[in-house]
This record gives sequence, C-alpha cells and structure tokens, in this order.
Amino acid sequence: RKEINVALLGNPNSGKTSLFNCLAGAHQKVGNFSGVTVEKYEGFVKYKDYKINLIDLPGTYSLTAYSPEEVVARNYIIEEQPDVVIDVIDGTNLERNLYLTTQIMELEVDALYAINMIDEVEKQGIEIDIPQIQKLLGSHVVATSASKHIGMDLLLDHVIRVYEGDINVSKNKLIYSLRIEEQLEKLKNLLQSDSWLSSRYNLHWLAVKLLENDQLVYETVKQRSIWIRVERIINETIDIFEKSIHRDPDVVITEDRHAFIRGAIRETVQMPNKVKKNLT
Ligand code: GDP
Ligand code: K
Ligand code: MG
Repeated sequence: RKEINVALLGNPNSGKTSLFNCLAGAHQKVGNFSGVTVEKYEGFVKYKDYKINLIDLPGTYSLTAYSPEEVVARNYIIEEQPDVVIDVIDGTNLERNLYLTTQIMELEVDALYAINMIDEVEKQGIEIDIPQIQKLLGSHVVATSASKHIGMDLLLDHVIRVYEGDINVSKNKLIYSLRIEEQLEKLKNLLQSDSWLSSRYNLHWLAVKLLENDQLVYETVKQRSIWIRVERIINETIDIFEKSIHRDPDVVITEDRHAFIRGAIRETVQMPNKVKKNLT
C-alpha cells in the first residue's frame, strides 16, 4: 500500500476531531508535539490501495507566531511536510473560517478543503457554490458532515487525487495590493539567493511573513548573511506605506486577505432569503 500523510487543520470547533474520529475509527493514539504540551492525535485509515495517515492538528484561527497552537500547527506543516493538508471549514461560519484558509493558500501546500457541517448549512438554508469556491481557493473542495458521516469516501478520494497530483483545479493565489506584490517579489528574489532558506521554506510564505513582522521568521532570517539586504527591503516597504496611506504593511496584508474572503463569499454564498421564509 502507498502511504499518504495527511494533516487536519482548521478553526476550533470546525469539526476536525469529529472528522478524524470518523476516518480513523479505533486506529488512533495520542501523544504530544515535541517540546510542547499540545496533544497530538494520530491515526490512519486503509482506503483502496492506500494507507492514509492522519494527524489532528490543534485548532487555530490563524498561523501567526502568537500562540503555541498556531506555532505547532504551522511548524508541523512546514517541517513535517504532510502530503496533503485538509483544511476543515465550518460551512456555517465561512467568513471567519476562511481567514485560516488564506494562510494555507499562502503556504502553497497541497491542500484539500472540507466544507464541514454541511448538514447544518443546508438546514439553515445557506447555499454554497462548491465548483466556484473551488476555483477561487485553487484546490479541491468537498462538502462533508463529520457528525452525519456525509462525504467521507469522497473526501478520501480527493485526498488520493491531490496526492497523485490530479489537481485538475487551477492553483489560485491570493493576490495582494500592487505595492505589496512588488515588495514581495523583491524579497523573494533576494531570499532565493540563500540556498539554506530556499530548501527549507516556501519563499512566498517567508516573504509574506517578513512583511507581516513575524517574530519567529525574523529570528530565522536574522541568522543569514542576506539579513541586511532583507531588512533594507522591509524598511523600504514600511516607508512606502507610511508615506502613501499611513498604514503598516501587515495591516494592508490583513485587509487584503479579508477583501479576498468577502469577494469569495459574495461570489459563492447565497444566504437564506428571509422574506421568502417569512411568507411560508
Ligand atoms: P474541533 O474543535 O475542530 O475538533 O471540532 P469537534 O470535532 O470537536 O466538533 C465541534 C462540535 O461540532 C461538536 O459538538 C461536534 O459534534 C460538532 N460537529 C462536528 N462536525 C459536525 C457536522 O458536520 N455537523 C454538525 N451539525 N455538527 C458537527
Ligand atoms: K472542540
Ligand atoms: Mg478537536
């Protein structure tokens, strides 16, 4: 059997553990992530010709360096490089849940999006255009209900498709404001000249994190000889934004993510028609 390593990531209460239990059943064990007292649940499921290993990562709203859960989750993805990251999304709270999704997109990993709680979504009369949201997120999207065991085989089929490179979906990118994109390009070109960094990190993600003032990424890049030049670009960026719109680059990055989410929701989600509801 071929083995596929899969990590489940998502907001707290999006249904990760339910999904994990649903898929792994009795095949699970609990440990800790190295160095921290965050519980690590591992399990597996044998499906078709594959053994699919699953890790239930701690719930997070973001992937910043501010909380141990977020650091554990992002370090796991960056260092352990799971074959597929399943982003478990609470379909009844798309706007909030998609913030983490934008950061998974930035990591440029092979992701699969499970829009969970689909039973509740339907009950509330919310309509989600799955093919369209798939286009916007740039990878497979599967509607699931972990508590009602809906979409589980479909989800595993898509894990296999993502793993086998059958992406069949245009890999979409979250595009930032022009000035941010220009500075990211400069940073990426510079970071690329450091082979140690480029072999370990996705440079797009690293560049975004530098403009976001991410302290852990700073600590890493500060050790490198290119740091002086990196710092110059960061300061230049802060200057550009201070002079033009009096805002810090990290604020603009956050706003751009929210703008992307609002646009995606506008295009793909139909909230229940309250008027119609009242008439019936
Ligand atoms: P986690 O924090 O992401 O691990 O979320 P849990 O798996 O603990 O689920 C949070 C709550 O949502 C629990 O009460 C689950 O029973 C419930 N839940 C999980 N998945 C679904 C689902 O697909 N539909 C519904 N209606 N409830 C769900
Ligand atoms: K929970
Ligand atoms: Mg959980």
